[in-house]
Amino acid sequence: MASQYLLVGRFILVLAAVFSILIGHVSSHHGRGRVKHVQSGQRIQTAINAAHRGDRIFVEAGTYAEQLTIETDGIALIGSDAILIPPPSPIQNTCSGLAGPDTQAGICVTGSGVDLAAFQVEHRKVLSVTRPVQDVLISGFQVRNFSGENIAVVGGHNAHVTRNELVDGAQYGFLTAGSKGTRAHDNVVTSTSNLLFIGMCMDDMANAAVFSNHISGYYVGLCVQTDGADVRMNTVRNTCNGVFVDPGVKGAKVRRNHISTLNPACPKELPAGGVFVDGAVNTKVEQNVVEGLTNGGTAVGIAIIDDPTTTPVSIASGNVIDHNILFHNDVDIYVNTTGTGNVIVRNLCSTPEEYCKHK
Ligand SMILES: *[C@@H]1O[C@H](CO)[C@@H](O)[C@H](O)[C@H]1NC(C)=O
Ligand SMILES: CC(=O)N[C@H]1CO[C@H](CO)[C@@H](O)[C@@H]1O
Repeated sequence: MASQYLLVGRFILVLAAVFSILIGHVSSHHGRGRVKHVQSGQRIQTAINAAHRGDRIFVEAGTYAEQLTIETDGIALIGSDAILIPPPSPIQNTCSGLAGPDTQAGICVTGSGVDLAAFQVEHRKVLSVTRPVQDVLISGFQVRNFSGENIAVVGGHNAHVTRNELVDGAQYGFLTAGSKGTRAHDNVVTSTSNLLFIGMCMDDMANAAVFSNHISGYYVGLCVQTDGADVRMNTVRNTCNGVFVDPGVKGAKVRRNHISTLNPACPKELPAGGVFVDGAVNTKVEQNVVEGLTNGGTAVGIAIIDDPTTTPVSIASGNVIDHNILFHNDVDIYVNTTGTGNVIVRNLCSTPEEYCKHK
């Protein structure tokens, strides 16, 4: 008996040794980077500048008056009760002027060799990127009151932006442009006083996913300018345009979002509503709940329209509005396009009757 126990005991020891080698191997592989801490009174950018791929920077509670630039691959910037506000005088980086002259971003995640078109409207378009910045994570920050974007990703690859609170970014709460594989989720994006411009916008090259965010108070909640963008499970309240899918955008998916109430400050003479498919193509608008949008009789729950302001005119074709629930809107569904192949089916709604009958 004793020798059997001894054998079992040895076997367990061997197992434990094997496991610890395995675990040690795994953790050294994934935890190669160092951990740095930034405390109130220190500069976050100093820690970013000293960081290498795989490093995690933990920013402790405090208010930091800085603009941050992240150009190093594989950095995780993690705040806990860390508040970022504009510094007394602005610095210049890729995001300077992105959303118009003299605008600045709170956190600018940027590749190198980013070539930007001149500013026309909304933001400067990314023409090309020499080397994207990869695998940057930003989480746990409150970012307030920047003149351009509270957080911008320009020329990123697999940027991950989650669990931040973005307050009063004057032009954008969050903007990702010229990037691939950006994921932005579980952020709270708010315009508190004025009707600031855009809550979250993706103008990427591919694979943008924006989900489970809470957006309120902006003129446009979500702006969709990326082919195949995945916009899902967001709640959008108190905007004038909940989700706006731009002219020419192909194959965006707008699913399972909840859009409610218009901002009382929405101009009465401009279109207001929940989801606008504006000269976009092959959009899927499915399983959204759109409710309580009223603006003197003209607000629409979900609209498919052409865009005559582009050259040539952008025609909305092949879009699908399926399985949405719409109620208490001035008009639930509005379709005015010369496009073909638009399908409006199985929506629970009341106006107009022709789009709301079960088919
Ligand atoms: C439909 O859209 C065209 C322009 O795209 C506009 O001229 C026309 O007034 C619209 N029709 C309705 C009924 O709103
Ligand atoms: C860009 C922006 O929203 N700036 C505001 C930041 O906060 C101050 C004070 O609350 C305002 O005066 C600015 O307009």
